[in-house]
Amino acid sequence: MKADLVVKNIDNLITLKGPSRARTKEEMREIGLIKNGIVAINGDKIIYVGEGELPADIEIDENTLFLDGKGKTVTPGLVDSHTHLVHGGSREHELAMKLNGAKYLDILEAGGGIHSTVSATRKASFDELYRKAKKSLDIMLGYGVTTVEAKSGYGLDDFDTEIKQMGIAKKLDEDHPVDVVSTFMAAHAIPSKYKDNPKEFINIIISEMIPEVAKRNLAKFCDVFCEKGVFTVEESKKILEAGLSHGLLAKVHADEIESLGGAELAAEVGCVSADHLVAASDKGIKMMAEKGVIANLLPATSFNLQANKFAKARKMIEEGVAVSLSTDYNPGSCPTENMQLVMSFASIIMKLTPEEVITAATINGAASLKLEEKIGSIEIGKKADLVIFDAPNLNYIIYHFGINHTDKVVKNGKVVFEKSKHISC
Ligand code: IZC
Ligand code: ZN
Repeated sequence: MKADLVVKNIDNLITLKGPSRARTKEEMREIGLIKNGIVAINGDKIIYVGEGELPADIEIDENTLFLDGKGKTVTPGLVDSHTHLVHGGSREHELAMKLNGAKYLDILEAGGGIHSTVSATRKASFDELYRKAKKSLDIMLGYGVTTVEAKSGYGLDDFDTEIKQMGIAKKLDEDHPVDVVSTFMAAHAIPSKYKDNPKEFINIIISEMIPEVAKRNLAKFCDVFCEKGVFTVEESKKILEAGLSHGLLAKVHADEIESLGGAELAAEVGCVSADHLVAASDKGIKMMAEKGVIANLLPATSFNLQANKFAKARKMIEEGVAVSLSTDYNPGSCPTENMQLVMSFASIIMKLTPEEVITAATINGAASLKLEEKIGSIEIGKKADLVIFDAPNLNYIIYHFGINHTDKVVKNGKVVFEKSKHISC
């Protein structure tokens, strides 16, 4: 077969070779490292992965593009499997409130937080929201992210705004090199109109919105903010089960701030992932391990919430829960698109090893999006999504934190980002 693109002389080629499923326990340290590695690509697929030179059956010609991996570390494209990418406005005014001691849930309770982004998103046009989300997606790509999940949830009872958000995610998926996976999340806050009667809003989500989202194929997942003062465990269960009955896979914002039993709920319902889990109970963690629910951890959010509490990632891995990592990019609790910073936080604060971190940010992130058969590792037949880091080894990427180590990003077999073409990022 002919190679259109070859990356060779790679000092550290991190393949993540292994089963096409979320990796657990010590598997999370098996990164399939090849020294002096070489990768060949035809079209949008990987056709060869090895050491040294290409074998004779891989043809090259004058059109084959060669990239030099000397001094570089190459990994699968990063997967950011939890973001609130599409939204209007920003919430920097909350910083002063937080510095004065206001808590995220107090701001929400007082009608700010998510509600202020809901008004900004409702007001913004499709084009305005599209341009803003595209700008963030460009930044994410620059940090090495090739697949992103994007949630709705800033329309709430205004279904047209929910549809607008999911429509933007779909259009970005078509227009932008980064793949965008859409999640329906009208159950993100209780709209003021339904403050005294949340049941009515939940019924609308279940009987009107979910069937329409499924019919129009607007989302792959359904998610709920299961949290004190937002949706209870019982309410979340109803919504997630309604989603499942219409073919929407389940994810849940679980035990982010208060320990409500979100991890247990995720195991009972059969969620693909439970996200946040900062306050997850030991029993919940055990149940997740038994049911194969992925713990999607978001340490940059914990950092930004200023509560000095992080998910017990080590315990989760020891118990056999597969861990993935995401930015949680959103205007309130985590205004950053920087997946590499998340990776550093995961290691420095949550004590994951660099090997566990890269597993969590690639193959396990892919599994959080049910895309583990297609992406997340550098193996023959998988999508040609790679990051070439200007870093001599994996440890360096994580240790030298807060900057962008990306040299080039290859998405679907094409070079779509080159550091040399950007002044700085
Ligand atoms: O806009 O505050 N946690 N939802 C749940 C968010 C954070 C997003 C936001
Ligand atoms: Zn979130």
